[in-house]
Amino acid sequence: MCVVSSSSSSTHHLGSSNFQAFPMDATSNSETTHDSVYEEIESFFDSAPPLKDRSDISRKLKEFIARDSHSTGGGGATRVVCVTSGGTTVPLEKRCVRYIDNFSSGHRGAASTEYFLKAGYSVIFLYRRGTFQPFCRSLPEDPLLECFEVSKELNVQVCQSHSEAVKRAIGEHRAAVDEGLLLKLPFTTIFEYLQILQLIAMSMKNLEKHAMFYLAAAVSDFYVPWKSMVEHKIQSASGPLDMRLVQVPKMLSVLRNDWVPMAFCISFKLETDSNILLEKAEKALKKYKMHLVVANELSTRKEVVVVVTSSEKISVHRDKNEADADVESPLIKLIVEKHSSYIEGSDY
Ligand code: 9Z3
Repeated sequence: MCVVSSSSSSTHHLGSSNFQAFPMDATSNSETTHDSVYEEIESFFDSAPPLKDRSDISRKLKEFIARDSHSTGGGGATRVVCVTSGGTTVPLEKRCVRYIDNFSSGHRGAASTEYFLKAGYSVIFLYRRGTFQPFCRSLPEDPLLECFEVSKELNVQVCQSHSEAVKRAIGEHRAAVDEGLLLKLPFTTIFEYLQILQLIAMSMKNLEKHAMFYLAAAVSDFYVPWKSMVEHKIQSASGPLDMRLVQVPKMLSVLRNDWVPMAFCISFKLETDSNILLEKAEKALKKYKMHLVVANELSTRKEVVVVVTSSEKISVHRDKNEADADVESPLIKLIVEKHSSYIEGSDY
């Protein structure tokens, strides 16, 4: 399951309060019909708080995709990948003071974005505010305070020790944005994430097989529906708190079957128990008809991942002989090859 708060059990503690998650029982879940999934999805979107900057996001997406097909003479041969990154939050109050979070630093998404750009893809980077950003991974935690200094004449300048890293980060980031190859869209809540994902999918539909979804974000499994959420800060004076969380509808199915049926779709499976990881990844592959599922265990996720397809399981390792090597470099190389086979029709 996706990480809910910092606990993997379904009981969550926040100060003296006790939040209980009540997943729908296993039988009703496994028997969920296609129609009821659609009903759940419709109700999720209908009751979600409207996106504040919906028209702005739609315009940016339209321009980004149009620029892309113009640059290829309208042939649409450019490959576009939507990389999702970071965790979604689940607000507990409408005027939100408290929320449940999902673990993810966003490192995987940021690194992968860089490698997709290097491989010639245009990237829509759907990221959680405040998480790792492409091209900034090698900078210190607080780049503004640590990379810059103020001279006696009050001029701001880059510290010598960080100047190469800063030049590279700014140069590569600006080039990608200015050339129309990178569009960054932020989210915080599960409501924002799923609504923006839908807008992205709609904008990429006509790219058909050249579109890819690389869903590395850690998405909440449970949420409080907006219509049943309290308006004001939950009061602790009334003692322990029981709260009903409902299941987030499985958007992967609708993404794959309806929104972008031709796109190459990759989801991630995260577990802390290595004994169940591959089995769960295989299940997700079949259930959501993903083209690939990338399986990773929390503690080793930076060293190794397993790419699960319908016919094979491929372990991908970080090159330990290289100090700065990361697992995303060989992973994206493999995924690009798989996407090429898919486009050429020789696979899947
Ligand atoms: C992942 O498994 C990502 O690889 C990580 C990356 C979140 C572990 P970091 O951001 O870590 O580099 O710190 N993402 C998907 C996690 C997830 O919640 N998957 C769901 C599941 O496992 C499917 S949506 O059930």
